[in-house]
Amino acid sequence: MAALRWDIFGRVIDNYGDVGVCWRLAAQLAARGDAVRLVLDDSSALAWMAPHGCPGVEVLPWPRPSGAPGPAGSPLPARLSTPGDVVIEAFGCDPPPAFVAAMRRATPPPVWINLEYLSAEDWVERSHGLPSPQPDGQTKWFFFPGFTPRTGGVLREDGLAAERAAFERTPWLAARGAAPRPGERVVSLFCYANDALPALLDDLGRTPTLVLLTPGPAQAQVDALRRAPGLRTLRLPWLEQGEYDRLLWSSDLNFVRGEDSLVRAIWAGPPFVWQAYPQADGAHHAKVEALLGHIALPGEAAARVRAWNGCAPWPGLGALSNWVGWKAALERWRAGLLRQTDLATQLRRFALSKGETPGFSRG
Ligand code: TRH
Repeated sequence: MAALRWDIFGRVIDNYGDVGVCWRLAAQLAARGDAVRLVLDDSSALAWMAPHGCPGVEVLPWPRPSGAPGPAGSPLPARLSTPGDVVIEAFGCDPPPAFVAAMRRATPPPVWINLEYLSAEDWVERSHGLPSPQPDGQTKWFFFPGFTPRTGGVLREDGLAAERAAFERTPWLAARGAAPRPGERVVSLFCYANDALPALLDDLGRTPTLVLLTPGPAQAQVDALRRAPGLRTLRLPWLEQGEYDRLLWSSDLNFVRGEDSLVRAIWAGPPFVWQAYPQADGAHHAKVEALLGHIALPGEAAARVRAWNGCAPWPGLGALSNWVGWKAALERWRAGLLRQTDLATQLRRFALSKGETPGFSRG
């Protein structure tokens, strides 16, 4: 297929998923030979997430201050005056008006795609791929990631399985000062503020466990809590995205949150507990149920996932130690997901099917 020129726009709402997903997508498109301009209103997290950059990906600052209104004709930096073949608006972030005007003037116009948040809910299938006609005559297309064949799929690098298979956890953990003691299980914890944390630590601490704490709420909360005698904790720095994957590969159980780390936990293999991005109206409960509906976890595991998301009280199940059925259910689900075409490939095909630009005619 032809090399395409992509412009990916992303704004940081909070946390790291916005940048994390945009970066991963940009890197995967570049790995397929495409050229990507990634325009971010706040790229500061890339300093730890992707400190070495990526060939084929150019990171540019958002042309106007985030949220500042501007007339459609306001000047664009020369670097962005000509749109590429495909414009990705990540999570409905509204590209700068001057850029949208440049898209309208371009002949033929670029394909404009709104890449939405990942959700396991049923309605995603109905919304994926729908057009959204714009007042200026352009068409914006909705592209929904998801876990079923009628969605846009999830991000997965071509060489991921091979890299994962060749990985050795013992030296990796030792090099980070995180080697478990004999008989200790390794648990990684990446979470939002969570009232269930004391109960979780109590259950984990009933058997020897080393909990590796990511920066932010995990560290802040655990620091303030009493630890069971069987529990050791270690504070990690922010890791590069690829290194964070290796943390997930190295652990016996992973706690992940939001969007991107969920996908990485799926590919990693060990059992995982997902914390949905909490919403004040409780809308995240439906997202948790939707995900559980895909996996068929044993009742005990599902009860912990619900409790971790505040959908139910923490179950008095005692030690968190029987992960066999949990792992098997995830393996079955993952096997099905591996047959699904990955998001970057689907996005490319989608763009090629909608495009009229010279770039597409090379496809
Ligand atoms: O940071 P998040 O909570 O991001 C969230 C979610 O995406 C949520 O859906 C969205 O609405 C909100 O942002 C605005 O969790 P997420 O999605 O897992 O993103 C974290 C990123 O950080 C991911 O790309 C993995 C990366 N990461 C590292 O690279 N190194 C690390 O050490 C850690 C802990 C994470």
